[in-house]
Amino acid sequence: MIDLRSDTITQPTQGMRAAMAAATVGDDVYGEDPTVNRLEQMVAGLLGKEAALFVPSGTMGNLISVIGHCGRGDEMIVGDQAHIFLYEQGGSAALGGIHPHTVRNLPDGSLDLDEVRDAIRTTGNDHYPVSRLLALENTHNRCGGRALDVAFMGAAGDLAHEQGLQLHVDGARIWNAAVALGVSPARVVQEADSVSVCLSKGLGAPVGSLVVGGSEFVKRARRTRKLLGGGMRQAGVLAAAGIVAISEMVDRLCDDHDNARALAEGISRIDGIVIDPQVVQTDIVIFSLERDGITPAQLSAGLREQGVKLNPLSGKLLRAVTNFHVNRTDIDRVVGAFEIVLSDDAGTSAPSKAF
Ligand code: TLP
Repeated sequence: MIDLRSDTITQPTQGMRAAMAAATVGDDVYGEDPTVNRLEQMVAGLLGKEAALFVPSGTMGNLISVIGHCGRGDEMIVGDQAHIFLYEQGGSAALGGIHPHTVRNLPDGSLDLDEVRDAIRTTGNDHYPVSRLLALENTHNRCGGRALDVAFMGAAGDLAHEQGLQLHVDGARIWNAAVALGVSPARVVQEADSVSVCLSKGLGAPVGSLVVGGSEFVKRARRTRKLLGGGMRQAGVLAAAGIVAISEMVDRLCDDHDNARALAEGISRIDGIVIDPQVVQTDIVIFSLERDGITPAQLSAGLREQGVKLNPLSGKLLRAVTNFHVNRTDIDRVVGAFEIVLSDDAGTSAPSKAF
């Protein structure tokens, strides 16, 4: 099977497994796990921030971050295609009491900053919640893995700060953004007050994300992590894999990006598949199925019979995500599988689970 459902399906490398077995550990709730402490220092350094906190998942990293910026009833301005808004069960509202105020995402994952300015509430009106936070996502998953460039990130940060808001970046794939933009991760998030980053996606670590920001913010984040049940004990076995991930797996992300572009080019030539390969910058390929007689779920089921796993999104859209278990030969096989399924409309109606 060639698995393109996500980069989250990646298995830990032999190097990670060896590091996990050899890790020196302690009780991280006491702050005594040397491997966790090392990972936190490394990631804070890579992101150009004062401190970092190891957390179990990207979802928890985002939740801890937004709770750190907003009190109950406060408002977060966020893209209408953001993972925080679409795919986290509304946790910021359900658990943090935070009011999400959506602004439409542009196709490249950015926001129209005039619309953001309009969305920010002016103080002194008792009808309004208080706007506290602007949340961005980089790379932007639902917008096809687009990398938001440093000019946009800077302008968004300036606007947020000049209006008294904080800036949070969901950087689940910040490493992909940095590689695609050809700058350091720290440069991408220079203006951010907090960042949540993942080790368990394209970098291949089995588990783990970090919340990164100023020391006081991260101190509060540590308390919130415990509140949410995310305080882990001998978590160094996981952090050890994370250290290998950030040390060894970032530079190779360009291969995933090249493969994603090659996949987009290959399938763009098939009748009924609509995608502009030029917009594929990182590892995510979102494309549209514009063909009568076959639905995205049927295409996905038909591909599975040909040995390819990928997921339908919504409407006519499907998503494929390259990763280090997939090489260029596999991409050619995937394109061939599309040709077979779409040549004779051999899709089945078997259900395919989104994500
Ligand atoms: N994304 C997953 C699914 O939840 C959609 C995927 O397969 O892409 N931020 C972004 C931008 C993400 O893409 C994800 C995971 C998260 C946060 C949440 O990370 P986890 O799964 O570790 O909670």
